[in-house]
Amino acid sequence: MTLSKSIFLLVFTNLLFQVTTLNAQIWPGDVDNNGEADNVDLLYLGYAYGQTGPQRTSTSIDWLAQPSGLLWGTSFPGQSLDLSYADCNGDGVVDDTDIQAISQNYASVHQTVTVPPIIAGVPGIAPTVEIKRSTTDTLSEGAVEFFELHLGPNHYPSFYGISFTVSFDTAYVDSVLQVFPATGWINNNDLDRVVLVSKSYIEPNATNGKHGRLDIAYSRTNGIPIMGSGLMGLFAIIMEDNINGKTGGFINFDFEVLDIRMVDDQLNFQPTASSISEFYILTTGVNDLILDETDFKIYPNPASHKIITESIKREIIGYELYNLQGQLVQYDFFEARSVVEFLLDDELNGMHLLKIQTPKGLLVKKIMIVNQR
Ligand SMILES: [Ca+2]
Ligand SMILES: [Ca+2]
Repeated sequence: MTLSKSIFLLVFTNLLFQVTTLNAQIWPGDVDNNGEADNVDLLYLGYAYGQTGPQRTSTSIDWLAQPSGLLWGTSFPGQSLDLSYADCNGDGVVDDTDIQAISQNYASVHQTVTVPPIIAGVPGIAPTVEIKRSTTDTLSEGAVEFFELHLGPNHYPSFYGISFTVSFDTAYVDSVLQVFPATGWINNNDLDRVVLVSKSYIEPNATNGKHGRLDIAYSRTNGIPIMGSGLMGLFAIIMEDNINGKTGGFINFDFEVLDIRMVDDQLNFQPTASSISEFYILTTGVNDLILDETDFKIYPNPASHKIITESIKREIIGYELYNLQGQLVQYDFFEARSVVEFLLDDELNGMHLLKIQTPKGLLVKKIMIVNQR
């Protein structure tokens, strides 16, 4: 290369930098630069995770327009947005410390927000987030309850990140305690770390009537997608104590998962479907102890004529049978005994909840009743 050509290139490159830095301002945490810091920004941060470029002069993550400095010269796929937007703290590398900016500035807005679209997929086929419990579907008043977040209902070939909102009725939930990532397919059994952002808040304008909100996003970090389905993470909530002053019954409770955005390693947004996951809250007068199911034998299940309950360690003093609308349909109390056999009313059909009472606490079990007629 001749000297004159080198000088020309140098000047041209400098000119380019001047052009690309004009008007560029970074709001720390708004990685996709849509006007707001939220869980979708973690998907962009996950895409750029580990990338490096020029540092900014300011390394603040305060919610202020930070002068961008030199752009990194690489854009997010299919967009003109420079990767330096993922470097929220301006230290020249995209890593965990940048996630702090999303959390700190969560829901802060700096301009009219452009909501990234959700592509509606076919329910039953498109990815959704199902909420499950490994133990029982029955929840207790005032208790800390754990829930699993599953990607389903099918296997998906190229998962990289996902953001979504869990919504719930605040009448039944005191507070959200913590959100965790799972160890497993989502982070290749810890060989590739998954990062997470979460925020709980009240949404006054909830169109589904569920004002309690928990935003979550998970993203992989090594730039490589993974095939997967099943457990992605967990969360714990504290249930409301003394719900409506009710005692001795069941209340239907569900989570609706909304605004699901799932991306592959090239930030292609996949079609998704929302979901509803149903549970039951057992309401009790005193702090009844929920007993371990392994101490009991309850059979047959499904049942049609009768149900037999045997207790290995406890004496049974009564039972109550509820339908899934929470109505008490059959009950009895008696002298303490270790085996109880009772006949089922002919009218009963479908899934029911059987509550077995002992002097030391109670057990709740789902029983399928098959109509005998
Ligand atoms: Ca954003
Ligand atoms: Ca950084």
